[in-house]
Amino acid sequence: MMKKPREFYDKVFELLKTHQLWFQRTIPLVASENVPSPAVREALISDFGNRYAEGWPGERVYAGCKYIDQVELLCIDLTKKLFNAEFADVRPVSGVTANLAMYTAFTEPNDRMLALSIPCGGHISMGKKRFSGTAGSVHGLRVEYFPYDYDELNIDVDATKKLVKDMKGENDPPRLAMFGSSVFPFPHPVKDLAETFHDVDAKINYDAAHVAGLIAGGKFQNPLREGADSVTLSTHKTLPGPQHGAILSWDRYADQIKKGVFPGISSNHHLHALAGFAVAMCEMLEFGEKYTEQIIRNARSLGQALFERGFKVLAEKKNFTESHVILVDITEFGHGGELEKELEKASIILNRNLLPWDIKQGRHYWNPGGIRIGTPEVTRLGMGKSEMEQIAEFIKRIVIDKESPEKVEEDVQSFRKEFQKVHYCFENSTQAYEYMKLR
Ligand code: DSN
Repeated sequence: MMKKPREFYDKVFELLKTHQLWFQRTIPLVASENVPSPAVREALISDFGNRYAEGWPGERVYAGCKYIDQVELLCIDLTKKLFNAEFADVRPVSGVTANLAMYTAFTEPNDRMLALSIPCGGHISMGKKRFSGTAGSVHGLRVEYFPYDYDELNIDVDATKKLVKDMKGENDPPRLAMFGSSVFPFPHPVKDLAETFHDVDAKINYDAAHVAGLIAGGKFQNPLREGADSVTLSTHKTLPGPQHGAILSWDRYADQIKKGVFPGISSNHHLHALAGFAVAMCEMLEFGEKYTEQIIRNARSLGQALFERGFKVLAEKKNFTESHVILVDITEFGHGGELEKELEKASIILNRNLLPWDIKQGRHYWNPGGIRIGTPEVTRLGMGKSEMEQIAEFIKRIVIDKESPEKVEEDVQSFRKEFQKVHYCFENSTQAYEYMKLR
């Protein structure tokens, strides 16, 4: 029988609340997620979310923007300061649209672009048309892959130099080099390759979606200082803001980037998220250095603790990672897909991930050989080395010892009880996943 609107309405709120109660008990290890501070959440429910402000501050297409303009200008200044950038556009509503704006600003359809393949960490927004990737299918770019060094988990510099030389020999050099990835344990060789790309008149963009917080905290390479022409980012991974995007660059590219963003890829730009982003930038200026240092320490501690318990954590000889993320080959114990589900039953939330060589070995995205683990959110909840060891033990009990997830979940819940507040922010009287009822 058809339900009444009120029943659906109540159901939505019931599910929202149940989700938040569940997250209070989980161990959140998805490398691309984070939990914003109560201050950021306050900005998100403000009236800014109901307004339009197309265009640049001071040159809007709408009235009613006098306070919005001030917040946006503040956000631009804070972003430029944190990233040591000459120019910032804080309007893209996500990392994907930031990348798309840069395709518009720096390339023409049918140009060649170099990026990482998905198994090597490339993002769908950098993908080929035949895989429905944004670069190929939306902007018509011909995407070719960076050669990748499996041992180093990084772009192969010499092979890339040769590839670019060969492409130049074909009279078809790349027009854009897209650094950055969704599995980003080590800094990319921007400095080593900047001249190679600039010599063939290619632009360099660096997708910092995953590592933006680490860059802002001064703990990862700043690509603008290594030869990048632009940097795209999302604001909610290692950077603990709301879901949004941004572009950093140089004044000489400001006009083409601004047009690429509006009207290129956006109409309105989610002003509540923009305000939350500004708040998160203030938090990063005050607490970013300590926060990001701890994120990286935790990732290394977790890598070491898993390794000691019998897991094949990649890049062991390089101390597993220099960022927030580690990649684990779990093929000895099962497939990524099924293990992700088993872990979720114990309220350990992480994601399955392709290993660089998975496709060649006949594995695929639904059941890849790896799991990806990130530490931004558990760090934000105040966890450190000893908690990383406990988390590794929980994962071992599920993946290696094959203990029942229901049993492990009981221990996960009691472990989680004391980590309910957001750290590295000015005010945290509201709990991290507290459900806010306004009705
Ligand atoms: N690619 C997603 C991730 O890294 O999880 C986010 O866009």
